[in-house]
Amino acid sequence: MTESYTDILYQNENGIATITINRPDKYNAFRGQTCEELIDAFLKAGWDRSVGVIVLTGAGNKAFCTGGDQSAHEGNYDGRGMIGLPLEELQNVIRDVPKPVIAKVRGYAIGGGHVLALLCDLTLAAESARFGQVGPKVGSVDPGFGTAYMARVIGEKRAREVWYLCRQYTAAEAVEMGLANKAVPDDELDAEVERWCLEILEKSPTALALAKRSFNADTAHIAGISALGLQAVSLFYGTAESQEGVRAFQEKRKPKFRD
Ligand code: 2NE
Repeated sequence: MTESYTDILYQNENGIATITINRPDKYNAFRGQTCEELIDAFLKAGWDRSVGVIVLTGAGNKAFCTGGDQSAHEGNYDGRGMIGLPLEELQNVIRDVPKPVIAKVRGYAIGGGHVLALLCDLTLAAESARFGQVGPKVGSVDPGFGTAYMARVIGEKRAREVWYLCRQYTAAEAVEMGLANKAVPDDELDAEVERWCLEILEKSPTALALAKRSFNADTAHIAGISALGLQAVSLFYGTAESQEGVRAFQEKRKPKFRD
């Protein structure tokens, strides 16, 4: 599939595979095709012995990724998978590849895009980065890794705040709460990510793979919650309440969930 990517860019240079969501006009929101290509690229990088570390990022400076593409199809997504997107497979492949994955975040990491950053092993943020969930504002939720794993990362109270209030957090706040490892000025982000990659590349790949898999083993059960949760979300998407959320976003107004 590599030669025919339309929604992402793939580069493997000196052991660093960089996967870039390339839909800047949509704030790097993902549609079905984007998820399929990301899965393909992660599998490719994950099992290529010349690759030691994977960087996930978004094109341009507006957004890392803003989750599902709300314009792909009115009130619905456009591909395979429980919610019309192979999102479960994408989330799992980021966890399953036996290499460290670094999220390089500029601009918005919002909704399903925020969950992708959360699932990366490490997150490095530019000062322009804004992190947050938006699901309950638009009639959606990402139950499983998006909720339960987030609670593992930042604690129950904070994770519930993130989901219930749908606020945005600055890069500094994200570091303070453990959502990101480090924040740097925007023009220093590429060099900082490269430094982290080069340090990782000096380490034993097998030791890193074992470390990653052992971290994952402790939260592997959450995949079951995700599978169940996304199945429920696919039913929720058929309701008037959820569809009001999408419509309100498209019409740039506040949703009226309680009417
Ligand atoms: C990202 C954010 C916070 C930006 O807000 P603002 O006020 O700075 O800009 P605006 O006008 O909202 O967005 C700028 C342009 O980007 C598009 C907008 O429609 C707008 O387009 P124009 O009007 O200029 O043509 N845009 C942004 N995000 C988009 C998206 N995801 N899909 C399509 N177009 C998008 C604000 O835009 C925001 O909150 N975006 C998030 C939208 C969203 O609802 N994402 C999906 C969440 S649900 C999800 O990801 C999910 C899940 O939770 C569970 C399972 C599967 C998926």
